This record gives sequence, structure tokens and C-alpha cells, in this order.
Amino acid sequence: MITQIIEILKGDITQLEVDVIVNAANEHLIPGGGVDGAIHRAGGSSIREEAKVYIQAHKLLNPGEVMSTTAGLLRAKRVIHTVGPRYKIGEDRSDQLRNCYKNSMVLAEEEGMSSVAFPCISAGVFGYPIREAAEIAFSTVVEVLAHQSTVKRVYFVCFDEVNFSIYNQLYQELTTG
Ligand code: AR6
Repeated sequence: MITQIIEILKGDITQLEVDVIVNAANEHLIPGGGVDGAIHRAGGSSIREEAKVYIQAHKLLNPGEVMSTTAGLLRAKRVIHTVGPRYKIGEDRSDQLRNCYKNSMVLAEEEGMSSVAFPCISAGVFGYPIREAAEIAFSTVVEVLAHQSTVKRVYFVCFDEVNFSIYNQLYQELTTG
């Protein structure tokens, strides 16, 4: 069951022992703040070096797109970097956020990974309302899992209590139909 595959955690994503940690990066893949900064600090410089090579070849990682690096000093095997949309009132950028989750799941599967941890992409510096962002996260991942993904475990990792309770609420709604 989908609900047995998804788990909600509270804490620091960099501490997890999972196959893939997803990073909420920026278009230039330059270490920033938030979860991005935490991943680069904990993972060490090799992640930045690999990201640099990607940017030299591709110029930018656009919102919704993904690329992966090794995980450096982290306990994960890979880091998938994706860029969420910047929230803008009056503009629907939900497809970009959906693509972050979908493309991350597809890439994780292509790389033979079986567990993936997501932060609340776009819900920090990029300003996406958390409830909306969480709904997109859930619905997209559930849809991918419904097509028999080889990914066996997905963690939604919330850094603070408010996000954690919103994710739990949604999870409950999902499991109780
Ligand atoms: N573990 C898990 N979640 C975290 C952690 C952590 N260690 N640290 C923060 N969060 P943000 P965005 C949560 O701002 O909105 C960067 O500068 C945080 O509480 O990291 O997609 C990039 O370089 C929030 O709920 O990502 C980009 O420029 C969530 O992670 C820009 O921020 C996402 O917040 C991306 O903005």
C-alpha cells in the first residue's frame, strides 16, 4: 500500500541514512541557505564540484528539472538536486513543483535507488504556502508510486513543527480516505 511506503519525519534531512536525499537547490547550483546550505555543509565540497561541472555544460538547472551528484560525506548514496518554483501570487507554478517531485522519483528509479527523502521544496526561501506545497508533494509522489516504482520508501522530512503537523494532517486525510 502507498501509505506503507510514505513516512513523515521531523528533523534534519542531512542526518538520514537513505539512498537519496533531494536538495531544494537554486538554478545555478551554488550552495545557498536553508536545506541546500545544510546539505552542502554536511556533504562537503565534492557535491559542489560535481554540480559545477553540470552547470558548465548546461548553464542552468531550470525549475522542475533535476540532476544528481554523489553524496560526499553524507550517509546517503546520492543527492538529487532540483529547483522549486519561486511562489508568485497570481501565477500558477504548481506544474514546476510537481515536476520537482516527479522527476526526482523518476531519476531515483533510473539510478536504482530504493529510498528517497524529500524536504518541503519551495516552502522556505521560495515562499510557497506550505499546505499547497505539501498537497502537491503528496499527490505527485502517490501518483508515481501507483505506477509500480522500484522506489520502496519515501520520506517527507519537515524541519519544523508547523510543517510536520501539516504533513501529518494530509497523511491522515490520505489514509482515512
Ligand atoms: N533538513 C530538512 N529540511 C530543512 C533543513 C534541513 N536541514 N533546513 C531547512 N529545511 P528552503 P526553497 C526546510 O529555503 O524554499 C536556498 O538558498 C525549511 O524549513 O531550504 O526551495 C537555495 O539555494 C523549508 O521548510 O528551500 C535556493 O536559493 C524547506 O526546507 C532557495 O533556498 C525548504 O526551504 C530554495 O528555496
